[in-house]
Parts: sequence; C-alpha cells; structure tokens
Amino acid sequence: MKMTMRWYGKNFDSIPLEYMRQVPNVKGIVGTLFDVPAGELWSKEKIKELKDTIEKAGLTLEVIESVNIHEDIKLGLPTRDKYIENYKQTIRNLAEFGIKVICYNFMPVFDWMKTEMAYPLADGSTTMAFFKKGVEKTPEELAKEVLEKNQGTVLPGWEPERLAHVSALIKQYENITEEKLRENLKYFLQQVIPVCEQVDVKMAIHPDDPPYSIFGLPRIVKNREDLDYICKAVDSPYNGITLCTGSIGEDPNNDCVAIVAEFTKRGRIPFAHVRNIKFIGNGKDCYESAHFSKEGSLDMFKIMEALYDNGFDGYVRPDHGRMIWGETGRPGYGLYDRALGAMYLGGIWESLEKRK
Ligand code: DNO
Repeated sequence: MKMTMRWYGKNFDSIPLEYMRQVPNVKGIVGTLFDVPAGELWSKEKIKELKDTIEKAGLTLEVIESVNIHEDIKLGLPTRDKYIENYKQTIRNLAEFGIKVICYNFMPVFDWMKTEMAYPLADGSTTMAFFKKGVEKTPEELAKEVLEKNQGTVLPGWEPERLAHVSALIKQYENITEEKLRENLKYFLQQVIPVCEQVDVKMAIHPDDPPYSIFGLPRIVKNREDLDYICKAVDSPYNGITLCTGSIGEDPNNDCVAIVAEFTKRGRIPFAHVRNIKFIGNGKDCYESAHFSKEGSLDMFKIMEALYDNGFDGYVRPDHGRMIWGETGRPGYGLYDRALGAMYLGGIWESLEKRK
C-alpha cells in the first residue's frame, strides 16, 4: 500500500508540497494538470514540469487524478473520436514519465456533488455535506446558494462559465439512458485499454458521488452491479476502479466492505480513496466525518482489512478532510485533517501487517 495525497498544482493549491512530505508515510503525490480542459492533449513539457516540481520536494508522481473525459465522449457524439485519440496520446505521454494509474470519472455534466461546503460540526470543525433537499432545487438555484454561502468557492463542474449554460448541458442528456451511457463508456474503454496494456498504465474509474441519479441525469458507477459491468466490459486488469468509500458508501444499500473485498480480490482496485461519512436524518443525508471509525458510519478498520486480506498493493489517499485548527482553503483539501487521516489509515495498515 502506498499512501499518497492529492495536490492540485502550484497555481491551484495553497499547500506547499514540502508540508505534505512531512506527513509520515506519505511518499507520493496524486497530481493533475488542473488547467488543461477536458479533451485536450497533455503535453510532455507540462507533465515533465509537474513531475520535476514534485520530485524536487522529495515526493513521487505515479497517480494522476483526473484526466477528465470530454462531454462528447460521454454523449457518444461523432466528434468523440478525436477526443479519444487525444486521450490515448495523453496516456502514452504520461507513461513516459512513470505514471502508473489514471483516475477519471464518467459522471454527466458535474463531477462530485455536495450541497454544503462548510457544515459546522459540534467540535467546531467544518466539513462538506450532502443534503438530499439541495438537489431538489434546480442546478442554477443550488449553485447560486453554494456560491453565496462559500464566498465564491465552487465545486468542479460548477464554474460560473459552465453554469451559464448548465441547463443546455443537462438537456443534451435528455435521450441518454443509462444503457446508452454504458455503451459510450464501453466504446471509450475498448479504445483506451489496449493502449494502457501496451504502456503499463491502469485506468481507474471513480464512482458517482452521490451514487444515484441527480437532476434526472443518468449515472452508471453506483454499486456492485455497475462495477461488475464495467470490469467485464473490457476484461483487463488495466481497466480498474478508484474505489472511493465515501462515494460508494453514500448509498446505505451498498456494502462497502464487501465491494472493496470483491474487487480487490479480482485485482481491479489500483487506487483507493478511503474516507468516512456519517449518515444523518433520513438516511440519505450525510456529512464527511473524521476518518476515525467511531466518528462516522463506515468501519475504516474493516475497509482496510478488506484491502489487506485480498492482496491490495495499490495507492491510497485519505481523500477529503474536515477543516480543523483554523485552516482555510479548498473544501475537503486542507492539510491537517487529511494528514490525520493518512496517519490513522497507515496505523491500521501497520497493525494488519504485524498481527500476521
Ligand atoms: C473529489 C474527487 C473527485 C474525483 C473525480 C475523478 O474529491 O474524488 O472529484 O477526482 O471524480 O475524476
């Protein structure tokens, strides 16, 4: 298990890489080229610059999150082929610089969705939360509210320029059923996975967050059956999953531990996002709790054990953290609570290793 932390890049992340390096056991960075729009080719120059910056700080770069998928690929438009060609070349370019895993998602229009960015907890910290009633509003109403409450902080996919035509974006999916979206994913995978096999880079799809339809959009990475379909769609170890416990776990019908165990055993989890969530109210609302099992609704020991017992040898990141100790910044991506999470998960892993 290799513990990592996500870093958005020097112009987009306020946390110095040197600080991340001081978190015991964190050796690697999950990096990205945040300013390259979906669909465009990642140049070798930019990849090299990112890698050099990270290595200069004494850390490694082996995982990318995300190389985003152009909307035309998800929609299955004739223009998708040129974007898939760019994706293939991006994979080759990343491989040249030692990248081993590419995390991506196939969520239409939006990436992950939270309705609260600074939900106050009893201990004085704040965290992100998802309230079902938030997505009963129109996306425009919700975005306006989130922007106002959070002094301009936006979620990926919620950038003002995108929101200006969000209704039109959603409308494009009017006739895209889950079945059709699945076919479009399969079409994409059939083309990129052979390249991955040639250059030894694993693709790792991130589950939908939350793992059910919102705003009437189709969602196809929600549960065990969806993951099984995806793995079989192109049956290769290079077609993998970013197992995110906080996303899969958001549907109480999903047995997170069993899912982690099964897909680790099948060799399909090269990357895991391990965080806890706490259900409140009606059973669908939840907030992102501290990692410690007792603080949330997921059993972090059992999740780590399911990875360990089934031979996991990929990358883990503590995913999100609360804002604690007065820290400010990108919601979910402060340093302090993620560092606590990395330590806690590393501690569980050490006990698993030593008890055998
Ligand atoms: C949230 C992240 C997601 C993830 C993408 C992968 O913190 O886990 O935004 O990066 O869905 O493409």
